[in-house]
Amino acid sequence: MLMRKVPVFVPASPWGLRLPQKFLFLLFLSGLITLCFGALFLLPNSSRLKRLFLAPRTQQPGLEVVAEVAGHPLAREQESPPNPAPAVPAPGEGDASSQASTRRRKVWLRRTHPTGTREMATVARSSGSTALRPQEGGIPFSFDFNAFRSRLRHPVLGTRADESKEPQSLVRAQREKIKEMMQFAWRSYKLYAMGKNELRPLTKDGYEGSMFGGLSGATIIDSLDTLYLMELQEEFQEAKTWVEENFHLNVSGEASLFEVNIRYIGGLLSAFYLTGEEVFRVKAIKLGEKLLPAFNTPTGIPKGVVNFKSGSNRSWGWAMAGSSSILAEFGSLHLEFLHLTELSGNQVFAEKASVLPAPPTSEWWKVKVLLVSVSWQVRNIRKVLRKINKPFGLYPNFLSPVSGNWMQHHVSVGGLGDSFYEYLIKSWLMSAKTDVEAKDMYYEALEAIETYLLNVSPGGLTYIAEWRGGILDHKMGHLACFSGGMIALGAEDAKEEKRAHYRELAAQITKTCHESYARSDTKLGPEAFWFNSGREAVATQLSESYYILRPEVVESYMYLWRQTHDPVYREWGWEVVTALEKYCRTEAGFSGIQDVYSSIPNHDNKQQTFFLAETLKYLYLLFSEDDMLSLEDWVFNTEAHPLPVNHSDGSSRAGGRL
Ligand code: DMJ
Repeated sequence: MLMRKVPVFVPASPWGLRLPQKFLFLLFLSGLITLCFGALFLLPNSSRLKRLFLAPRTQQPGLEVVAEVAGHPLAREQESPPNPAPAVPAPGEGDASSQASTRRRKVWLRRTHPTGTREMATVARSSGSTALRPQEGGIPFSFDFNAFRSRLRHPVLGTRADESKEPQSLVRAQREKIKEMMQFAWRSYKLYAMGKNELRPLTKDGYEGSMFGGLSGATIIDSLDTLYLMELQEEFQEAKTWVEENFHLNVSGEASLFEVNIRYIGGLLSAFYLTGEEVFRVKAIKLGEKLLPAFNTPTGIPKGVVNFKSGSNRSWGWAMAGSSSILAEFGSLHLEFLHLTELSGNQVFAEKASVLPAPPTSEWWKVKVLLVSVSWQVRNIRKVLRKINKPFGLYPNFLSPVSGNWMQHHVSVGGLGDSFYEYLIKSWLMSAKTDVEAKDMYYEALEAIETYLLNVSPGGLTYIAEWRGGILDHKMGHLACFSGGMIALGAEDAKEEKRAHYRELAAQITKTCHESYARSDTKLGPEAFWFNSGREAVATQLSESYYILRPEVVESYMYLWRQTHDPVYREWGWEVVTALEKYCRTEAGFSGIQDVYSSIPNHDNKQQTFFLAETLKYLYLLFSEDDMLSLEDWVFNTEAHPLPVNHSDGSSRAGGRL
């Protein structure tokens, strides 16, 4: 009415609409657009639509692509300034007179799980669903850490039953010894190489390497959860402080998608799930974003190398002349990427799709859209692999990310193939046994491996050979020795009639791998060992005789121990501890050796990050109770970083089905 009286201010539109009508119409229109756009990302199987709307999969960085669709040019990542929040001190540190400090110490000491009595609690800024504010470099989310912890079946660090029963037990002393080794490895690294990727113990300096695109501190990130697990509180605090203050993501080199994922993303995710500390979650998600350009290929199968500066990608030069992606690399992203999705809170985004999200320029919005795309990407890998024709049901190691065809029929459960199989069975377990597709793919692949690759030597040793278009190389790599543990882990969910068989197979393969250690002068195993010309489980040339502190054999001992409690696995594990001390320990850290058949060690001058992440962790777990990082609650990624099983019914989860 009032408006009619003042037509000079409210002219009718050329379409005959008045201002309130226009306003309502525009509101309706914008709501409609938002709905449609949300659906584009959230509806299942929307890949065709996405292709239509998103820029073609060229060399465009993924984040840019997603952001530009929404009409929001993306500022290149600016690393947030180091978190100024004071570190939570370990007991005994800090100013005892300060109230704040006392409070923090209490927090450090508090056990977070209702039944847990031994956990280092570092939940000061993390309980509930709090988050750093965007201006602090945080990513708001609705992940409820306390709810997550309450769903765990066991206290994270277990109850240490053996300690209460037998305080001076042998196993406790053995565990303490392994803890001392970790402390020594860490302190040596800290003294000579803090902030660098790896320690060189002979030259007493640090080494950056070329796999991480300019990222630093690989040893630190890889060590976080092991330090936490061993309750090395002071060392954990040092590591965490470094991550807060010095772990910068504004780097510009070329990185291995696989290595950054399993070591950095895996390490940060575990550290977050163990402690609830926001800094780990935020850095994991931001680093995840930087990996996305690797997926910009015609098939969506990522290439192995991503350029952090240009956002371009490429395959390794050695991978069929730069034409192929590697099975173990693109097949070992699922666990971490689903957790990245989970921790971004994007299920809330899905649920609220009909409600306008936060202003589209916010970090929050971009990350959510991005991570929906991330989980789609890893699920797409599965789809491609499911569809493609597989020779005899086997998965070759080289696949073209352009055509989606196999590039060579080389099949291996060791290097190039290994963790692809591992991630299938672990995806099943991590999904709380709901990801049936992964389970089916795993058992089908295992059947094919058994049929075509499995052999028994004349001396009665079971081994998994390598397959080259039908011809077998009768060798096993050290890397393939993880398979004993994997087969043991998967045995319980196999068809009833196969379970005992898989348990036995796992034990036999692990025994063979032990033989490769036992038959050397150092009692450490070579990089590869053969079964031909009358020789069994030994390397046949010097170039395969080295040992670089790898974990796969002790990894299998740990799984077999948990499954059988046969004391032989602890005996074998202790042989490794003794050998590591004798041949790999140097004045300034642990080093690999160049020839396991020589009792005079020739050190390679490298303390590999996986020695702290995996070898020492698996050894420690081998001498711990089964409820420490219980397999009911956790799966280990291929760098031994524990990621939680999705115990929820899925309805309240942020990232949907894990
Ligand atoms: C680790 O980085 C991982 O276990 C990976 O899957 C294979 N190789 C090394 C350790 O040997």
